[in-house]
Amino acid sequence: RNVQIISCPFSGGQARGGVELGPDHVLEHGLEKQLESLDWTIAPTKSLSFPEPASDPDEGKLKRPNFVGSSTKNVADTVAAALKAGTFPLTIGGDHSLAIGTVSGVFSQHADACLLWIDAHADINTPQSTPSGNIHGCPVSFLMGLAEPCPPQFAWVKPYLKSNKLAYIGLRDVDPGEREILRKHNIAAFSMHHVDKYGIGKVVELALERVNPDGKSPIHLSLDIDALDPEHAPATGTPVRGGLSLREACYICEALAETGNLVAMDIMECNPALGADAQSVNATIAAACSVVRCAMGETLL
Ligand code: DIR
Ligand code: MN
Ligand code: MN
Ligand code: MN
Repeated sequence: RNVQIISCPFSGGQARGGVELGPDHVLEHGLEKQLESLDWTIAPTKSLSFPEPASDPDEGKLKRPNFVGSSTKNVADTVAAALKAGTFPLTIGGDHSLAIGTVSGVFSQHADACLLWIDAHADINTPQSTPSGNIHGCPVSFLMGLAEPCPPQFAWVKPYLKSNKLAYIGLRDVDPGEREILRKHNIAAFSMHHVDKYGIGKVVELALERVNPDGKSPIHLSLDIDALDPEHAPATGTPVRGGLSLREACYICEALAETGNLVAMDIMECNPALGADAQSVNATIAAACSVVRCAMGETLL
């Protein structure tokens, strides 16, 4: 079991500064040692750098399309290389637009993969439906090829992701255009309402039944820390009340670890500049490390 940590100090998919500091905080919290103690062999951490283009005019409503397009391409290549080398890519963000890269990299190597997207938000706005122009609200639509026409900066993104291989857990802030897309494509979307109604154990079971009915698909877990309730993860750009408890988030990760099919993970949107105080930043970073450890087998007996 070899893990390749990929540090992505990138904030170009949204407007709030500080999310580029997330990876260093997570690493300074001791994540590498923690994974070593779970019997993972740690490849030397890859720290990507993201040069800003000289000019980056809006593409329709989309903000910073050149920066996000080139940066996510770099991430896709890095994730694909990690998988080719037989390692588990663990990508630390940075904002969630990075998942355009991580998911592309995973599906380039595992065409039969499925994607679990754990988030308060669906991140499936198209260049037309986006209310903010922030590309971190759009990655899933690019991955599914829903952006028509595809912005030229993302022409390299292949529409690998089919609607029956995507499931959400934790949704509670979905834009009207996104709701329409989720319905139209019959995407497995479990909101906090479903977590309350069925309990987290049943929700994970239902989600996996939808995207991985035969239990054979490799699984990519993309976790936005804002899926957690702000009580547990306050230091993030778009906190939404009424989220997952720390245990519910950990449970999701444990259940995916238990399948033995997890091939990659993203931990995104920790913004150490946004905590009210040092304690809320530390709680957020600690929560991020906890969910990663759970996905990497910490609580499997
Ligand atoms: C909103 C917010 N749906 C948008 N998205 C966020 O800008 O498209 N995603 N915060 O994590
Ligand atoms: Mn495969
Ligand atoms: Mn989110
Ligand atoms: Mn997100």
